[in-house]
Amino acid sequence: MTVSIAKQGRVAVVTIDNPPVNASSQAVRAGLLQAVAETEADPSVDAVVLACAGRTFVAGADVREFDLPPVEPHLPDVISAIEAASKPWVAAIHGTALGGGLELAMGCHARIADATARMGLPEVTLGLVPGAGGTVRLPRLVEAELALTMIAGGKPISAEAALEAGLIDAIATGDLLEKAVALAAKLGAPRRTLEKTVIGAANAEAFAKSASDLRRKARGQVSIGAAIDAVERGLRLPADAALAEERATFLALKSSDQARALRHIFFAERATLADPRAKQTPRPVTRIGVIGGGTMGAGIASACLMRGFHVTLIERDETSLEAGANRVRGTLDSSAKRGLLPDLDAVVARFETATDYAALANADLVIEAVFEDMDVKKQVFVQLDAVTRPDAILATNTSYLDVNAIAAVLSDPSRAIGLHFFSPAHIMKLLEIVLPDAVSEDVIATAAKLSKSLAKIGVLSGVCDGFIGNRIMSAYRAEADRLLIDGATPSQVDAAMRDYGFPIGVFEMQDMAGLDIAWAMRKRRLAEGKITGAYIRIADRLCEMGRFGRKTGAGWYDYSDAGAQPSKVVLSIIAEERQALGAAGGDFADADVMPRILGAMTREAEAVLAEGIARSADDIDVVMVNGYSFPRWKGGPMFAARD
Ligand code: T1G
Repeated sequence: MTVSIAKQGRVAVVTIDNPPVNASSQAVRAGLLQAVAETEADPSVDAVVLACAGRTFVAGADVREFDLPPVEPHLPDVISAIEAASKPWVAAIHGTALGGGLELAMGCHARIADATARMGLPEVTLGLVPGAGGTVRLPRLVEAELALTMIAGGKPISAEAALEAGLIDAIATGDLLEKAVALAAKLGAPRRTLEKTVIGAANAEAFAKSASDLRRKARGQVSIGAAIDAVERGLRLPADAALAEERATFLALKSSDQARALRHIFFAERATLADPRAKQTPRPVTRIGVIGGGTMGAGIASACLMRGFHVTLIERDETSLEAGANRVRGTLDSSAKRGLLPDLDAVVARFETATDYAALANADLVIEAVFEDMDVKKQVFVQLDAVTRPDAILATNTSYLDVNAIAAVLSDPSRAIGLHFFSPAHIMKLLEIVLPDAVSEDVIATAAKLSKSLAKIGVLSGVCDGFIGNRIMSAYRAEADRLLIDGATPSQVDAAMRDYGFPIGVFEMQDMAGLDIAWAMRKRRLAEGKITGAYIRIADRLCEMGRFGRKTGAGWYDYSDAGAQPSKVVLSIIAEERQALGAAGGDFADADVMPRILGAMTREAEAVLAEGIARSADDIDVVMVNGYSFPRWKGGPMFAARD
């Protein structure tokens, strides 16, 4: 039964059971409305507890229904029926009460939660605003500042923070249901949230600042501004008027392009490992070795330590080892300071360092993150082949190089795989899982499980130069160079990309990452004869001048205390290269920039798909959104090209 009723004394326990996350589907809504009618009519019932079976309280409306015609009863009506009930309802919250789930709980007359529960209104992340009273009931339970950050920021809060803020009435010690029944039995007359007065802002100035910061950071995502407006209405208007406006906004946004794009990405991210190879029985992994303590190696080691693994960091000498270990400790310390690592000592206790590969004799998995050079990486793998257990998995973090060639140095290449992390590795969600020809399926399954254990989004990729993401990025970066030859300027291209929704443009991004990395890769590809067609030397000439970007104070832009400035030097080099290539140059229209950039992206993406490097267009969208800042509310290049 999706919704069932049981009795504990004179308390009815209404239980929702709709796996996997008890989404408030049509069946759940109809079942709840029925439960209100039955408990209201039952003289042996004095109060009701609303609980959920399985791993979580209601995690929101059923997002899969949003592309279907709406079916009654609608959630606001169900919540109003519960709120209007003559007998008190207590929500018993475990797991995550999100969106419509928290709105349901706020329609109840009291809320009790498990200590590990989390609560939030993440509708903005789906291009929406709460549509069942969240923007009207929340400001009647908590201060306006918190209501604003929860609704316009979309981030859930802990049970402890919810209790402190007044969102819930108690945290259950021991059995949640037992405590909820006890609370319901003594609750007395229902206290209706909508009848409460708005709490308002403790500091109006802080509220206004928070609202303007959120609007500024929204860039092009419409739902964030709409959420701020809805909260302000919830604070200002009478409840009924605010509810009506909220619902109208929700329905308008639900069928918007941005909301459809955000739904697409939501489900695409959850389908990247829906591959039979990733479903095999994984090998057990508790002990991980990391070779190289540079930015990537230290980030990978930190990510693994923060998720419960035992990590041994290897470097070629004591000095580099100390530097690498300090990077790791620095990352752990700052995460602990931000409250992200309650058990810092336990984490540090799982961290070891060595210069001798023999320290990896008992590792389950080793991730190599040394300098991006084929010979150096092959040497590392030869050493690992000699010291590790035959069942240990050997992974390379290369971001471009041929993983088949690296695997080939092993006596058993089937245990090699590519794990391409993104910087900073302890923060970035994306993990490209690169599959060499000989890799065994349980190694793929182990990598898939690792990506989940690290709370990353693992995407399977075949082997080619740059895999999915870097290959597509190389293509639109090359197109950006062609735009310069055709008359555009770096700041013009970057401005168009920012207007489209990217946080920064392709030239600003290169200056941030450093131009020398791509320069080394271009030189390698030129030597391998992999670069065809007219070769544009602008970036090479900048590198030959030592203009490697922010880190050298100059790259595509000049950097000073005043920030990034367009560079006359760069513009003159561009003019010279135009002449060298016989290009006319001349004015380039702003509106012509993005069609060229997106065109290059989708053309390369189509090739990546046709070659079977990526399993699906959806996977490509997930890579570009999570690894290359493609605006999430556009859904990714393939989804955007669909429209
Ligand atoms: N609707 C439909 N399916 C959902 C779903 C939802 N709301 N949430 C999760 N799933 C599916 C998901 O696709 C996956 O399916 C499985 O559940 C496990 O999810 C009126 C309008 C709850 C924190 O935004 O954040 O309410 O792949 O892999 O990592 O105002 O899912 O197994 O087939 O993510 O443990 C607001 C969205 C909706 C929450 C669990 N709610 N969900 O994370 O598992 S809008 C949300 C999540 C709304 C009202 C409005 C997470 C999770 P499959 P998972 P997880």
